[in-house]
Amino acid sequence: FVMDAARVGKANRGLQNGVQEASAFMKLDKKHLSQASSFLARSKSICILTGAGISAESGIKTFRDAGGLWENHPIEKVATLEGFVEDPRHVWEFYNARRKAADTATPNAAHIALARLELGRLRKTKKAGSSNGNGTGHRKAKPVSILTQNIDGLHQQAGSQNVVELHGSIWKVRCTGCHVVSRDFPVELPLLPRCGDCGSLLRPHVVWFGEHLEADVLETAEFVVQTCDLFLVIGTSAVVQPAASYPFLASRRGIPVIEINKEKTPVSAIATVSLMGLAGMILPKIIPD
Ligand code: BJW
Ligand code: ZN
Repeated sequence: FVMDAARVGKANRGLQNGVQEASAFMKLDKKHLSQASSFLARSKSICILTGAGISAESGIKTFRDAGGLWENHPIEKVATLEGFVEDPRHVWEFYNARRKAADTATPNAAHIALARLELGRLRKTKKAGSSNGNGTGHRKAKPVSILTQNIDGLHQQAGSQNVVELHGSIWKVRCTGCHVVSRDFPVELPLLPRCGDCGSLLRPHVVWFGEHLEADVLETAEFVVQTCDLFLVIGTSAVVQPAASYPFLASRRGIPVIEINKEKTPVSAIATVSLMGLAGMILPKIIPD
């Protein structure tokens, strides 16, 4: 009997410890959420770097997660100029499938929360400057700037106005001969699409490995990184340069960095607040209606 009582006592203590640990975790989580909210409330100029993870809850595949795009598509075959020169048909098959997926996808709670954040700030500042489409050409710090590595257009679809597309757009094509950029093609392009002006092969207007980001895009991104007073990093594995360096540059300036990701990344080590979970669950919590 004595033995049994001891065992029950131990079990109870174990249970209590478990409950305490669970509630400590909840408190910690709440503490991090409210830290993030108050950073947001105090900030005047927020830079938001997004990656494929923010579109995952819209049903768009990421690259490096399990089941991601790189699992069945060797990078050198579909995301380099060499791959395109060797087999443009294969590359267009890859991008046509992604155009189809992006066409039927809709913005999720994370995209919508970010659009709401910008709209709220624009209302407050009254003078809501007009947008020129790719968020470039401005050299004045804006209340909210989204630097996205995504090409799916979901931030703009959600209503975000100041969006810089670092890696181009899946909805644009570029002529390999005369370099003209155009859009408004049917969702599925012919597998070897040609330029209406010069007859050369068209390619997706995206940035592949080994290619430079567009000069004005890079300039705008660097300006935002250098002038923001808060940095948010959402749903990116933070391994592809130059985007991956931006949170580190901001951190070196002493700017708080908030990371939202379902997993740890290289940014987690320098993040002021690390919120681990799904972007579509977390962002609505820190950006109120
Ligand atoms: C969730 C979630 C949920 C999931 N909620 N989270 C310096 C050092 C070393 C190398 C280089 C360097 N400088 C340049 C390079 C070379 C190269 C590079 O960076 N290589 C490294 C990989 C080693 N960079 C370049 O070539 C760039 N060009 C350049 O720098 O020019 C100058 C130069 C040229 C040559 C030499 C040196 C300098 C161009 C990079 C172009 C990248 N292009 C791609 C494909 C094109 C666009 C497209 O088809 O979509 O862009 S690659 C691919 O990766 C795509 C993405 O935009 C990019 C980033 O991926 P992202 O968004 O981070 O996605 P994932 O899948 O990696 O991560 C998803 C994350 O979400 C994960 O963390 C999940 O946990 C999380 N997640 N669900 C929250 N619901
Ligand atoms: Zn042409």
